[in-house]
Amino acid sequence: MTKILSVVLGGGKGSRLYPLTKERAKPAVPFGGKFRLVDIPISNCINSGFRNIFVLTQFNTASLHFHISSTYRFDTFSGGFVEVLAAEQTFDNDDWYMGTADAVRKNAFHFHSQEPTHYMILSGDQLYRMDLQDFFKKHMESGADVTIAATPVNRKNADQLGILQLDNKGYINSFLEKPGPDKNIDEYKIPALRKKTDAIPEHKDYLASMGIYIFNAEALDKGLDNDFADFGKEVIPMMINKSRVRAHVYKGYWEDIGTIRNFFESNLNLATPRPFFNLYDMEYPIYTHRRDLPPSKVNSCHFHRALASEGSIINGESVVDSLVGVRSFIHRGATLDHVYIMGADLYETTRDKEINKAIGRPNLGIGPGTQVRKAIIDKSVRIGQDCRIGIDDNYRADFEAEHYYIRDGIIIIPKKAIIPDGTVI
Ligand code: ADQ
Ligand code: ADP
Repeated sequence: MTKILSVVLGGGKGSRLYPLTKERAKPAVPFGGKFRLVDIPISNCINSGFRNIFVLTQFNTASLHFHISSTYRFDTFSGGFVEVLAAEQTFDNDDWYMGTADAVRKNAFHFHSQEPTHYMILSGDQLYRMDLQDFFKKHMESGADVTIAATPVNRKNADQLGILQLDNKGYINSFLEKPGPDKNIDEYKIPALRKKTDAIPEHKDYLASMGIYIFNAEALDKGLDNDFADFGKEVIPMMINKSRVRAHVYKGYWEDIGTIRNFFESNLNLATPRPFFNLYDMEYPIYTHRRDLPPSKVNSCHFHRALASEGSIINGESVVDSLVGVRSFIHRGATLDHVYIMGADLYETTRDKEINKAIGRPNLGIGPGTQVRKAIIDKSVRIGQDCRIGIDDNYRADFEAEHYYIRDGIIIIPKKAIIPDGTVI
């Protein structure tokens, strides 16, 4: 009998996705108009038949807790759970997780009570669709202690990933965490024979760890019997010398979306005619919280290469190469070009709008005549009328102001921000 526990690493301080993580845990960051980041690894697990899932996070925000508890409920006959474990202060320890391995170690007592035979460790900020059952099957057949999912990459993409050196049998000889751009890593090139057997594209010379691991339960306990903080930096390199560690080559689409640039580009890519990641694949759906919202209403707007999530009202002039999240309001004459607007948590009533008018506050959404380009607009933002956001300049260095941030050349309007009429950013 096998019993697999899936553990989703839900994020450290969340500094790479800041300010989207300013008021929420990383797994709760809205994605794809109606989903949240954590829906991707959880859907991969459920679609692969793994239904015992823990999500490790530094803090359990209301939106994460509400999302998980309202979305993932299994009936008593088929079984399963999705449970959030936030860094907790106990009698013996009062600090947050020091890293990924530390996060797993500090929760080991929760896991042990389930008596798992194996652990599937997954990252919380990646976009992919993978048959984890096949990954598990290969792990079992090989007799390895640990198997690391690995994707072929070129030298440029090898920079910021863990690079594996394989022998001809698929065991890992050596592991180099994030070599950077300058180091000579020729000795890590995939052996020609393996390249051929795995049909790896010619220009992809290296295999990178996807940060997705299967551990035999005993091997994980041994691997964590020390005070190493991280899997990639410490635990995996140590285990390669002491245990049987294999690679499982995955050649499908896989993207780390834990940086603002990748997050932005991957979201907008969903709206293209042939996206890298197909949200419409119903054999392998991405699950999320069901909201019972009305359809989106589009009043004479030029809507092109864009996605509209439920419950939005779109009166704007044009929405192009953009993603419109749930309950978004885009008022008359507004234009969006390369924008991900996340929407709102609630609708405003007529009374709310009267109050807005009385105190001179814009209504929720994008105000009349406002133009926005190359921006992420977080939830429940109020942008006044005739604003110009990202229209006048092309290049923008990282910057922080009261109501907006610039990261990787992308303007970010944080959650609940109020941008007065006529603002130019
Ligand atoms: P990184 O993603 O850079 O590299 P890391 O920062 O350890 O590694 O994050 C891994 C996952 O764990 C992410 O989803 C992150 O949000 C989460 N995480 C980080 N700190 C955490 C904490 N304290 N508590 C809970 N979750 C936390 C790793 C591997 C590389 C590999 C890449 C692939 O180390 O070898 O190539 O993943 O993306
Ligand atoms: P979204 O459309 O962003 O998923 P939700 O419907 O999940 O919005 O609600 C957003 C936030 O509002 C939630 O994260 C939760 O904190 C709060 N919320 C919404 N509905 C309820 C409810 N019925 N009970 C408690 N909190 C709620």
